Amino acid sequence: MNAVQVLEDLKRRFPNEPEYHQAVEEVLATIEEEYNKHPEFEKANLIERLCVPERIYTFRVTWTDDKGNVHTNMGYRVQHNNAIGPYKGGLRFHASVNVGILKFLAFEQVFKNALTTLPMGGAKGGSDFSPRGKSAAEVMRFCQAFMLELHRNIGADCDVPAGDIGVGGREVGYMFGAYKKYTREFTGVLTGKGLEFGGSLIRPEATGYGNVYFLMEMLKTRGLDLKGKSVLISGSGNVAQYTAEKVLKLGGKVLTLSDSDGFVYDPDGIDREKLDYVMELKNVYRGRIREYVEQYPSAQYYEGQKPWGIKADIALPSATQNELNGEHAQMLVANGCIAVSEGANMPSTPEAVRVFHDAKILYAPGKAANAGGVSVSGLEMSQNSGRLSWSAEEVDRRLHEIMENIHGACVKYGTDPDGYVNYVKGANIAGFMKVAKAMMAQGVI
Ligand code: NDP
Ligand code: 2IT
Repeated sequence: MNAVQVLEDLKRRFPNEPEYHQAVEEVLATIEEEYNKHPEFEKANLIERLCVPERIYTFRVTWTDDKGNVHTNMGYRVQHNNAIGPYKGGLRFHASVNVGILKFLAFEQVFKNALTTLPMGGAKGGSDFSPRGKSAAEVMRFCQAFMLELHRNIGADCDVPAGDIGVGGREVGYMFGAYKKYTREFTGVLTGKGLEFGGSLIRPEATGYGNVYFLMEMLKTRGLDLKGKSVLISGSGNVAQYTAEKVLKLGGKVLTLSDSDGFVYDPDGIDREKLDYVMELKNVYRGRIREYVEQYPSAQYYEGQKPWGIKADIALPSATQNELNGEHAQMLVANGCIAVSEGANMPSTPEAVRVFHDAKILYAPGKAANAGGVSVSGLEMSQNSGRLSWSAEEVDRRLHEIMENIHGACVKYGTDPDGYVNYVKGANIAGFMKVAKAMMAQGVI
């Protein structure tokens, strides 16, 4: 089957999975030219095999809340492709989780992981359980119940989950404890662990830092840097927080942060002290971003809105998929935005991406720009296998080098005849070629 037929066929067979269709469509549209140079790929039905996940586990999770009420949630693990290494990718706990969203995330993860230069296949999992409003004891019981099923299907050399939305150090810790208890094995089966039990320094920071390193590489191609640049960030979770930290360190001014209820705009800039407040608000008290304006009254809170209408030089979407649409993109461009680099997975809609490309601004898709998180997860796996731990400087140096390499791969495969770098095309072709070659070498399996 050719690319168009594969997409039509996937839409027919899996009709209610729009995010999965969206992710597949983007990749197929950008790799077509390269794919057509390799008739052996079509003979091996490579595209279809690359788009359909190798395995999906679906299970029920039952847990008891603090009042003694019993709840059921759904749990999933999508093992998409392990051609270049063990399955690897995060777990998302959020009310919106369904199999289509996890299939899009697992598919994207395959290309992202290939770009990191480390040997990792692609997977994603999670549950429609939302930790929001739950006590720590409830979250612990949920994590244990989730792992009671999942532990049979993962392993340090088979499939290594990590965090994503709603899954941070706390949840990874509870799941690691449960895995260890059920299996009687202390192995590197999860990444993003606490430093005391096999976690890597810089893993919490890695996605945000990595995105800013990638942004710096893009700016460099136009002789620019971050000093004095105003920056819009969405989200206020793990990725947003460490993105803001690195932007501040490199001389940028952070104007916004958000959560699913709305965004805050601080015209004076969210400086180090204010960011410390946000980190405590979100990570310790698990509060809402609207509370920021009670602490800093010169800032404004916009209920139910996205930050993309605020005038700024740079936008770093770091919350969730499809949070930046065509209209938002037009506002950004009209306001003079020069660069968009995605901390989140697929935050820009296809219409938004078209606006960025038409305006020829610097635009990096998540699978390239946010690969720093999974890269340091890969480094955590290496440290666990070697039973050693590297210094923060060592991990950060490797992270920086990986982000530079990913940027280089995008430039190599994505430079248009007029010199404009299409980072979407570059990332997709570079990731695809690596996985495709591995799949061809391993036969029809
Ligand atoms: P967190 O759970 O730490 O934070 C998520 C943030 O996004 C919160 O501020 C949350 O607000 C907001 N958010 C979540 N869902 C929505 C929604 N439907 N609409 C608007 N805002 C929403 O997750 P992360 O920071 O880890 O993840 C953020 C993004 O980065 C995701 O797209 C994830 O896939 C991606 N990513 C994460 C990596 C990692 O290492 N953690 C690595 C690579 C990518 P609220 O509190 O209201 O829910
Ligand atoms: O989307 C992602 O790359 C992640 N959530 C991190 C995955 C990982 O295995 O560290």
